[in-house]
Amino acid sequence: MTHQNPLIQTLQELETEALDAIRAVPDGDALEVLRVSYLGRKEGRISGILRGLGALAADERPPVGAEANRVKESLREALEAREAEMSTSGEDTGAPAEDLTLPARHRWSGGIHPVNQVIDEIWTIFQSMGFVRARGPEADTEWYNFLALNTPLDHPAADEQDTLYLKDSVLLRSHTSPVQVRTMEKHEPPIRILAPGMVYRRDSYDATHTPAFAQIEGLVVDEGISFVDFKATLAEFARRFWGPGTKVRFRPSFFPFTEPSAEVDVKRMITMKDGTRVESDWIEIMGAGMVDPNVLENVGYDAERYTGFAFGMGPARIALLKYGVPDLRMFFQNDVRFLSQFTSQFPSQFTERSAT
Ligand code: 2U9
Repeated sequence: MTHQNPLIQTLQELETEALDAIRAVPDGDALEVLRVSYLGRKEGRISGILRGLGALAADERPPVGAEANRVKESLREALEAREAEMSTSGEDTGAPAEDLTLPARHRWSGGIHPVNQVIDEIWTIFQSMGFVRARGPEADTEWYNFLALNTPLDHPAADEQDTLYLKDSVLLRSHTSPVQVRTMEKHEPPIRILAPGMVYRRDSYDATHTPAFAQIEGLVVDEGISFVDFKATLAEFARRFWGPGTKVRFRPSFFPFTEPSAEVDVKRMITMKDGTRVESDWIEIMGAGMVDPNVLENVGYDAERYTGFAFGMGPARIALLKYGVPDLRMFFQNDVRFLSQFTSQFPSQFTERSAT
């Protein structure tokens, strides 16, 4: 189509080009770029054409102005129609979501599992007393799990009734003690290590037993380590963990790898809601003892020169006592209504907590 006035023709070509571009535009941001490039007051292409109006004869100006207004209106309508089309078809218009009253999506926030919280707390206390962490394999041999620890294979603990054998003399460790044996083989005293890890036993799954559980064991070996070091270290741990008013007692016991052996009990001071302080019953928190000289000899240490003490505890059992949980299985069911009660950072939506 030709016109006597070249500006009118330019405007109409621009309109055709712009309508095609608007139809093809992919999203709201690109649509906005188009709007500015055609209709923008300063840089827009229609404004640019109208700037040439001054060069025309006075009687030629009104029809060009009128055509420019018509093209502007046509482009505005096309832009609006395209925007409406994008929002109904779900394409992004660059505009905010329409229903701002919709409830926000629930944000699940994680927390550290109560048993791991107890492991971290125990580790922090022993770390401050100079212990370092030791690791070892979960599948190990009869030598490291039993024989090196002065436990004969005809001992009830080594029986297939109690231990999960993988093949021949290879088994899933039934305690973390093999870690200490391996550490002693590699390093000369002084030894002051903490070995947290999973252990496995052929056991029932009920309120007080699980076939896989976390254990923390510790070992100290050096010249001159005495029964006083043993009692003082463990009593200090107990008071740091359970509170300064805690009473500690050592009850004689037996383990193949320690001599003498003891079970460690604590009696806690509990503050009631009305502020009165009462004593708990004695509760058993760990087994321990002076390392049997046979164990030291088995790793090549001179048992005349070195002595040591060792201890072992089950953090799930400790968590049970600490938080008053009635059944060990609750730690494994992963019910967020239970677990969220132990997330201090993010108060639970199920339980009311006081500010203290
Ligand atoms: C070496 C020497 C001695 C580790 C010890 C215990 C006593 C003990 C139990 C507590 C509850 C296991 O988790 S539990 O079922 N542990 O009673 N453990 S003395 O003695 C060692 C370890 C390594 C080289």
